[in-house]
Formats: sequence, C-alpha cells, structure tokens
Amino acid sequence: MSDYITIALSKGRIFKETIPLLKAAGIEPLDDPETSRKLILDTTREDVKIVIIRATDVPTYVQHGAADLGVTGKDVLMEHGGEGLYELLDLHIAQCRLMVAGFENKPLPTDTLRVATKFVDCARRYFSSQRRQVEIIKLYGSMELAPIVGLADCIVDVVDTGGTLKANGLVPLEHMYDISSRMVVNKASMKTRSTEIKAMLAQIESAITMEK
Ligand code: PRT
Ligand code: MG
Repeated sequence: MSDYITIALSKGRIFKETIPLLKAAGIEPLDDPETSRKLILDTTREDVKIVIIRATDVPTYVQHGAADLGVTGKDVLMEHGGEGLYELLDLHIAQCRLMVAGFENKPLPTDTLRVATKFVDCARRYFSSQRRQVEIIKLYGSMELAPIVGLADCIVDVVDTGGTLKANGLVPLEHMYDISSRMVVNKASMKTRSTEIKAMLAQIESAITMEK
C-alpha cells in the first residue's frame, strides 16, 4: 500500500467542476493539467495525489486499485458495470442526459433499429427492456454523423444543451437517463483506508450541500 491516496480525474469539465469540491477537503493540485503535461499531480496535501486519465478509463483504474478514488460520469460507470468499486457520492456535477437522438420528421423503423453509440451496453439494455430489436454500431466519437451518412437510424449519446445535435440537424427523441458525476472508490481501499476516505467524503459532502 502506498503512503498516499490517489484520486483519478479526467481533464476538462470533470476536473474543473471537481476541484472546488476537493478544495473543501484541503486538496488543491499544484499543477494545471490544461497547461502541464504531467499525469500525476502533487497537491497541497502530502498524502493525496491526483492522476489525470481519459474519462472512460477512470472506473478501470479504480477497479484495479491503481487509483483509490475517482470521479466519473454515471454514463461511463453504467457502461463499465461497476465491478470492483463502490459508488459513494453523487457530486451533482457535469450534469447531462443520456438520450436517443435522430431526425425530427423521420419516424424510427419498427423492425430492426440501427443505433450508433459508444454506450453499447447501456443502449442494448435500454432497447431490450422495451423489447425493441436493435443492431448496435459501436463508435468512439462524432456519433452525430452516423444518421446523416446513413450508417444508423439514430444515436445514443449524452446531451447537455442539445447544441451539437441541432448543429447537425438532429433532435432528442427519447430521454434514457439523467446523468451526473459520481465519486467512486476501490473496494479494498475502502477497507484499508476507511478513516481517511470517510473524513474526505464528509468534507466534500458538506461542500456539495453548500453549493446547492
Ligand atoms: O473527451 P474524451 O473523448 O476524452 O472523453 P469524454 O467525452 O468521455 O470526456 P468528457 O470530459 O468530454 O466528459 C466527461 C463526462 O462529462 C461524461 O462522461 C458525461 O458524464 C459528462 N458530460 C456532461 C458530458 C456532457 N455534459 C456533454 N455535453 N459529456 C459529453 N458531452 C458532449 C456531448 O455529447 C456533445 O458532443 O459534449 C458535446 C456538447 O454537448 P451539447 O449537448 O451541449 O451540445
Ligand atoms: Mg468529450
């Protein structure tokens, strides 16, 4: 066991919105990941380090104990499955919705629906719970392009303002889940470091309550 706690964060919106909450626990990174190339950031607490990784890799790092804690979107967490980790806290940040989107004036086919998405398991579960037959087409980005070029009838993606859909001639069709980011912890770390982690959580929780 290392002598410090590691928190996995992704650059961008999750980092920006998590930092004020960590500050409540006395944790401030000593480098800015937007300008530094460092992947491991020291913080104002000697017993805490932050690792900067891709958003979709956060549950994997935490699952394997490569990070004790992490912040990840519920979308990413549902797709990962949550094995080896506990979901501790809803941080109410990076909020968005997982949606089915397509063309406004074109009804979806009632036979096999072609769905382009990076959320393969979420999409499969959603459509199967509705007994709708689908062919899932796995993509890694720019989902909005798929219906336009005839690769799919619709997409499953996270939507915030809806501006990206609109700019590409698409509209939200079905609301699947409300999404926000969650604090997750490695199951073994929760046992071995329970005192430090619980203290940190209490401070973060009070910061969330104050933000609300
Ligand atoms: O960018 P990268 O490929 O590295 O990974 P990522 O896209 O998974 O990471 P990031 O940092 O973009 O998103 C991290 C988490 O933020 C996601 O897992 C979601 O839980 C959450 N989140 C909140 C969002 C959005 N809002 C969001 N708007 N994730 C992505 N988007 C995308 C959206 O799909 C669209 O392409 O941002 C674009 C703008 O959205 P609109 O609707 O405002 O136009
Ligand atoms: Mg992104």
